[in-house]
Amino acid sequence: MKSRWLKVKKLLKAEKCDALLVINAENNGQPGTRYLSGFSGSSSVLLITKEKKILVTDSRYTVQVRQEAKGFEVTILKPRETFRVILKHLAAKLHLKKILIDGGITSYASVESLKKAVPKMKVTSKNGLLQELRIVKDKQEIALLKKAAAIASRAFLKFLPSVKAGVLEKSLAARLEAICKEEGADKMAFDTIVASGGRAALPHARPSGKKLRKGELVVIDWGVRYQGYVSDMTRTIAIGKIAPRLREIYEAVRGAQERGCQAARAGLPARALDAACRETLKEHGLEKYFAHAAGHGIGMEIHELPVVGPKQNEPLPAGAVITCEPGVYIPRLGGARIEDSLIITKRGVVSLTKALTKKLIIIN
Ligand SMILES: [Mn+2]
Repeated sequence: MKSRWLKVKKLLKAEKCDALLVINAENNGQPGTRYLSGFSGSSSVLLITKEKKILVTDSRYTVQVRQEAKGFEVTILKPRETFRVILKHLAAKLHLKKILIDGGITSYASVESLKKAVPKMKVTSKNGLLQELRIVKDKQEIALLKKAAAIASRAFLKFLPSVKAGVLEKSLAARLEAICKEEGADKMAFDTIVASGGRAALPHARPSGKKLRKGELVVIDWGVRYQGYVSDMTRTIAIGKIAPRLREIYEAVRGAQERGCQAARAGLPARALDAACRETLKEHGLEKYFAHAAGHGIGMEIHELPVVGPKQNEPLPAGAVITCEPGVYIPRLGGARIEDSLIITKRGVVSLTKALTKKLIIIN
C-alpha cells in the first residue's frame, strides 16, 4: 500500500492539489477505493492528503472497514449524517483549498454537491487518473492475478469432458461457471461466452439455447474474480472433424496470437503488438475479419489500461498485465479466438495462462 500512497503524493505535487478525493457511491468509486485503501464496500469517501489518509463510510461497514482499510483514519457516518456534512468539516479542518478527483468515475451530481458544501474549494478533475495509477502492477497484485488465472485454468481442464455434441451453449456456460466457483473463484469477472458454429462469428456472443454440433468450432471466453483481481482467457475447441477452411482459420489465429505474444515486451508501442497479430492474419487473407483490438489491460477491472489497439503509440510498461486475443469472425461460417493474459517484462512476457494448450483441442 505504501508504494500506492506514494504515487498519490507525487500526483498531488504534480497537480498542485491538497488532497485526492475518491467518492464511492454504489461501487462507482470502486476499484480505485479498494486499490488505495483495501476497503471493498459499496459506499465511502476516501481522502488522501500529503499527511493524512481518511476514509468515511456508513454503519453497515463498521467492522469491515477496520479490517480492510489499514492505516486509515476511519469515520463512520452517524444516522442521518451525510457525506456532504463530513466533507465540509474535513475541508475546513485540513485547510483544503484545491482537491483532485477522477472525473471519469465521479458523478456530476457529486461534484455539484461538493461545490455547494465547500464553495471556496477548487476542484481539479483528471479523467482516468485512478486507472493510470493502476497500469503497473505491484508484487501483491501480480500474485492475485496469477491466482485468478490458475483458478480459471484448472476449472477449464475439469470442464472439458462436459464439452460434446448435443449440449446447449447455455448449459456449458453454467457448468464452467459452477466449476470456477468450486475451484475458488469469488465470482465470474464477466458473463461467460460459449459460442458455437455460426454464432462463433459474434465476438461477444451470449450463450444461447443452441446445441453444439459435430463439425463446429466453439469459442469459450471466461474469467474469474479473486480477491478483487480478474482473469481473462479464451480457447476455441473443435467438435469432431471440422472442414479444412475452419482448420485454416484456427491455425491462422493461433499463428497471429503466438506472434503477438512473442512481440510483446516493455517499451514496444502497444500498436506494434496489435500489428504483429494483424500482419499474420493478413498473410492468410483474413485480416478483414479481425474487427477488434488485439488486447487490453487487466487487473481489478476486466478492461483497463493499457489499451492494445492499432492506434496506441504509448510503449507498454514493464509490470502491466495485458491480454493478447486476436480472432477471426466470418459471418455464418463461424469464428475462432485465442486469448492469453501476459505480464509485460523488459525481456518479453510471462504468460499467466500457459497451462492451457493453444493447439486445437478436438472433441470426438
Ligand atoms: Mn479479453
